[in-house]
Amino acid sequence: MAGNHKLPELNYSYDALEPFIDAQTMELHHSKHHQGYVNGLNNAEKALAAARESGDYSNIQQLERLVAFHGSGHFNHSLFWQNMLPPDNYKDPSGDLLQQIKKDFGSLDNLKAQLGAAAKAVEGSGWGFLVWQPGGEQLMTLAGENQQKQTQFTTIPIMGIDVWEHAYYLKYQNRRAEYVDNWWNLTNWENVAE
Ligand code: MN3
Repeated sequence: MAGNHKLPELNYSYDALEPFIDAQTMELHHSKHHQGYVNGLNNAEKALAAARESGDYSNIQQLERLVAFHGSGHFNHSLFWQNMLPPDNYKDPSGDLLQQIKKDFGSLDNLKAQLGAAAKAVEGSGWGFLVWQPGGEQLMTLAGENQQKQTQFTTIPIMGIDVWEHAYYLKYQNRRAEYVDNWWNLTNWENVAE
């Protein structure tokens, strides 16, 4: 049903990712920023339904833009929360995921170096993504801008590192690189493998 998306609950508390991501950042990021994307997506979907009803598509360009931005914002964050776990629970990847990482990047360190560099280099707001490319049966990295640009369609994001300033600025200020380097202490590789 259109306009019925909800903010997902986290599997951990707002302070669970300390000291790498602070509780205040997590609370604002989840309850305010992510909620904003959910609301934006719901509003845009309802407006599209109203446009269908009335047959008036004069605003379609703006509505499709809003669906792309807020929909990507909602689903990127839903993925991002699941991609992280409390640092005490961290485990290196293993099994099929590790084999695929070695095949496509040479090693886990190579993947972290490449994706970390991509995330640090995003101009302005965006994401570093690890994606599965079904067409080429391989893992690859993408540096997404905003929520929805610089993607390769039909690839499936399996991990995202949010590098919007709202994700790190309270604790790291301008030091995005330090935040990205620390993010690897929180990676939930089991979730990525799923
Ligand atoms: Mn964010």
